Amino acid sequence: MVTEGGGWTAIQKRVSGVVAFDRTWTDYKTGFGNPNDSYWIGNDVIHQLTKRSNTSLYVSITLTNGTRLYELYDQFSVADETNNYRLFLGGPATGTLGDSMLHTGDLYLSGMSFSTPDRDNDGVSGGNCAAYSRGGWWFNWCHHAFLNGPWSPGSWFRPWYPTVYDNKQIKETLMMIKPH
Ligand SMILES: [Ca+2]
Repeated sequence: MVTEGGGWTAIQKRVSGVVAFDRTWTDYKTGFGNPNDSYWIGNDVIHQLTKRSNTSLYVSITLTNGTRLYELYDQFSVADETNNYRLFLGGPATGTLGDSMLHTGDLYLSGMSFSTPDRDNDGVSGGNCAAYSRGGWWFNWCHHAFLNGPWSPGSWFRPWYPTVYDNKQIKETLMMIKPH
């Protein structure tokens, strides 16, 4: 990838609904999908790639009108499975999407464990955000940013609220990381 100086590893890519993201803990652990279409690289791999050095996270969403928006976070790491792939995300955050992951309070995603429909580690005591939202993510109560939702129109809420409030606007998503 040549974005922002190159050297990036794509940990998530979505370009169609061919690959389902409503999947189990084990699927998110090992990864799934197809690099030529849509995929999640796997939480074990993300942990390995982020455990040794400071790593940046670059998120982009290409809209159906062709506009490509992005947000760059200076600090990103994911803990190992025994720590439920806990997210550490830090700023500064810069870009055209706006920051939807480091809101304060119930929507703050840094420090949250990973949840899947079959493994509830979120900030909601009486429910499972991953089951409602139909995908794996670092949910709190529940989210303002969630890139692994169901692709079908109208069923993936708040992919990157408020900039992208509905997946009918989305043509493509990408999450990339790079050590620095
Ligand atoms: Ca819960």
